[in-house]
Amino acid sequence: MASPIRVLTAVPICDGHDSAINTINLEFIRHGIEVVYLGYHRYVQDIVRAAIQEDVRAIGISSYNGGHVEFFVEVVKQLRKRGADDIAVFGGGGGTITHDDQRVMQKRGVDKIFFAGTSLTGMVDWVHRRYDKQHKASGRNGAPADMQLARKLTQIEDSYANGKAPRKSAMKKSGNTRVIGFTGPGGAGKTTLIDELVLRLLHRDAKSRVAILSHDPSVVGEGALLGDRATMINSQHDRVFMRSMATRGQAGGLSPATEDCLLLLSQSGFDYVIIETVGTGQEAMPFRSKLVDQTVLVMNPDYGARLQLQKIVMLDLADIVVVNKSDQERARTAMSEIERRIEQNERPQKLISTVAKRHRDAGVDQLCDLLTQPLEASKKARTK
Ligand code: B12
Repeated sequence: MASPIRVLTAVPICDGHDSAINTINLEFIRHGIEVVYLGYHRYVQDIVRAAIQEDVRAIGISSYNGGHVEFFVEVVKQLRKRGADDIAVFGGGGGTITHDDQRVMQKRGVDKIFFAGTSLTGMVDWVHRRYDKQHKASGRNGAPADMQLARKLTQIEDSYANGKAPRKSAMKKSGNTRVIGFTGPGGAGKTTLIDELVLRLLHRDAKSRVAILSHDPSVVGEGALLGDRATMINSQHDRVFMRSMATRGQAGGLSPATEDCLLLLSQSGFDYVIIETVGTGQEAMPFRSKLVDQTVLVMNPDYGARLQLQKIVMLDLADIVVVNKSDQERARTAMSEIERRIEQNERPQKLISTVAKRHRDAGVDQLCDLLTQPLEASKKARTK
């Protein structure tokens, strides 16, 4: 079985016309397409960087507030400049894009504009026909490092999709890369927390490079909404490489290809590699391999009755437990209940409370300190 077609969708500026992109994303996903959704208010540079890193076949833009000729054409130009001219650009804007505009846009390299009245099925069929072909494995000669890495990641995902996965890689994890695993229930704020952490990692060391491997659920051969980029603001940065992965039928929060992709990233010169699982429940820790140096369980203060804590196996295994959204009323109770729960484990674990959506949150600073200390020092700090 081949991998699903991947496209990236985005809205340059959203003035309230958001229902079109939501409808189109949903229609694509329902028809077997993996949609990496970048969200609203995105610069050309952010769209192009994301498309290259995600190795999508095409970028779909929804634009309802003018400036579409310049915007779409600039995306095409920037793709060409970065050697990614095999990534196509298409989209629509209902009644705001005229046929004359479309002619100008197509002359300048835009693949296709859909007008008001086109059936959703017609658009989906067109995407399947038009973007069926895979990219050349390594991109153009002299392609930038981001693109070469992105295409290797696709090859790994493809090899798992068509049952020709290599034996678990002979490569070893690089000792210079810190690999951090984030897990926890959906809605706990993992993505926002990671984004704030990345901001601090980039500020603390002007040369550090970070990779993020982020997962969303999907069934084998079906589409998926890969939406974590839509929450990321600080991670849209040239020193950050982010890749969104669908779980493609695997239970437990990660994809069949995660481990190999992680190894490749750890061999690619990043100082930090952060993995985010899909929203998980009470099951055991998803990071079973020794590839992850530290694990962080992010919880919402509102987990229900105290008894629930006894069932969360990840509370036994995580190195750091974060109670995020701790501006909520129940946060103090949650902190004391979780503290008593993890005390029973008698191992170096640290409990931290954060409000990731707040800028300069002291809890996120504390988390960053723990994750950037040498591993032994971090272990000691967790014992205190
Ligand atoms: C619904 C709607 C609204 C809703 C939006 C609700 C929401 N949450 O999105 C509300 C009521 C909020 C609204 C407000 C306004 N609207 Co209005 N709105 C529309 C309307 C009727 C439909 C848009 C829509 O979402 N359709 C559903 C999508 C799926 O269909 P579609 O738009 O026809 O798009 C097709 C293709 O273009 C393609 N497509 C679209 N995007 C993408 C992306 C990708 C990746 C792909 C592949 C395809 C694709 O998919 C569709 C296939 O059939 C359009 C008319 C129109 N069709 O454009 C006017 C329209 C866009 N609005 C318009 C205006 C003027 C406004 C207001 C300024 C009105 C006012 N004076 O207050 C405000 C502006 C918003 C604000 N800042 O307050 C004008 C824009 C005129 C212009 N040339 O700029 C339009 C064209 C109506 C008109 N004929 O005058 N609007």
